[in-house]
Amino acid sequence: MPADLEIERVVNAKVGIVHLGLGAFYRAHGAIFIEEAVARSGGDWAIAGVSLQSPTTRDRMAPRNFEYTAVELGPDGETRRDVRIIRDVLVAPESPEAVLAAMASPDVKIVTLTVTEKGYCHEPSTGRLNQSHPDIQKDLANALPVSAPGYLVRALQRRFAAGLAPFTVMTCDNLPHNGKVVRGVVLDLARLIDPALADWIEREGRFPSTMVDRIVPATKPEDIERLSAVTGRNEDGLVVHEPFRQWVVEDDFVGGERPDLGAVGVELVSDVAVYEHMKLRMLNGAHSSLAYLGYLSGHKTIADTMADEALAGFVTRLWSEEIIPALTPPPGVDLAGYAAALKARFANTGIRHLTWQIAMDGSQKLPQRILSTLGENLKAGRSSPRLMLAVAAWMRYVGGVDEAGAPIEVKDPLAARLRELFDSAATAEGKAAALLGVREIFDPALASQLQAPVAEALGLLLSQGARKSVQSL
Ligand code: CS2
Repeated sequence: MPADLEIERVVNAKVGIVHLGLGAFYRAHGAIFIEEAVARSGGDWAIAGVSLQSPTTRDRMAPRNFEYTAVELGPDGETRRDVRIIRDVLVAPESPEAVLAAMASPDVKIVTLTVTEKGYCHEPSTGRLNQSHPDIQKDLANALPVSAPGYLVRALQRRFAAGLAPFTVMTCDNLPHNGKVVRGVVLDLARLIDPALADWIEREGRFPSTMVDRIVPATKPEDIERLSAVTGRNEDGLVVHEPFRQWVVEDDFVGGERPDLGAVGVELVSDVAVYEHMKLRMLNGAHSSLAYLGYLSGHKTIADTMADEALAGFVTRLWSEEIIPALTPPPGVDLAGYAAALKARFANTGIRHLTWQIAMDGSQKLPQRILSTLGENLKAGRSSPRLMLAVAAWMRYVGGVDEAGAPIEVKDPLAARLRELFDSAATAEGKAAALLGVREIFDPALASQLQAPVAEALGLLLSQGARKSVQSL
């Protein structure tokens, strides 16, 4: 098929998808898959992006009319492509009305989301809507929303009133049972607003779960400078990513309407859970462990961390001895091979993924990435010294002071409280007990089992430092 025809299909496609939370990840993953599906099979699946917080992405992308460059950084060099599937970027705080109107358009069939773990305003331990969340309080009181669940519910309310079908809500965030989570918060919020609306969404709505994977570090100003010096054009919308990508999608869409994702390598399955567990625990669990231990050991990026033999050995054994034994492999997947591939992906020096970036929002990430495996190992009587050390390293990290005595800029919705808890006791036992008491993160039964081993690991970290602690295992 001539490339011109493919480009024509992409640039002529009308908007059929609204995406909430237009960060680098979606532009380097979902948007590219969707563009390829449209190029291949056609369909009105162009994307209108929405930034829920700041105008930065819109301002960066507007000069090129929302077309942008995606650079793939492989171990053997880079490949560039122009992505043309995004038509517009709306900034929610500037024009909530325009966002709702876009979502309520009869042409829009799917709303995709990457709003990060905390964007769902749920209680991670129960998966239910956190009704006392300040944004949810606002969304209950006003028809123009601020939160992602608020936008979904208010837009669905307009569609319900207009006699339209609901859009499919497809989350692309790294949460277990992500479809169920978003469905749960939408139904909880809708029920508080209008029970008839909630009943309609419950009956007609579709919320496929997905597993998404591609390593996409935040774009750095020097990446933009370097590329625009080469291309001579505005590259402010640049995204950089690794070659690997995977998207596993539960094939459950309103009226079966979706882009031809299966034609471009998206795995359409009836149950995403096994894929999700594998990815969240093996990739993200190892990422978070390396982020805390690597940061404390003085490493700036994951690739630097992997170049340190002590940490590379640590993560290899973390996979084989502690994470893989607790997993059921997806059909046809060899988990040892998956681990070997992850090792190579993490070691890719083209990708400068900051340990600090991955360390962000640990309170929202720990349960599904690390604690779920820990809980299963405890039940099965398997020891998990490396996962215990990772939890202790998170504690040391949220304490806010690094091993050289310098402050750590901890980004987490619970940062202030975590810091206070760390400082509330003088001993490793006391610090561990205080932090294990945070109910949003630790289930009480698990917390009591973690107390002794995590306190011991934290003691080691405080006296020996991260690198030596890793070597001692
Ligand atoms: C990372 C993820 O920042 C993080 O917490 O672990 O963004 C990770 O790079 C992606 O999930 C890879 O698919």
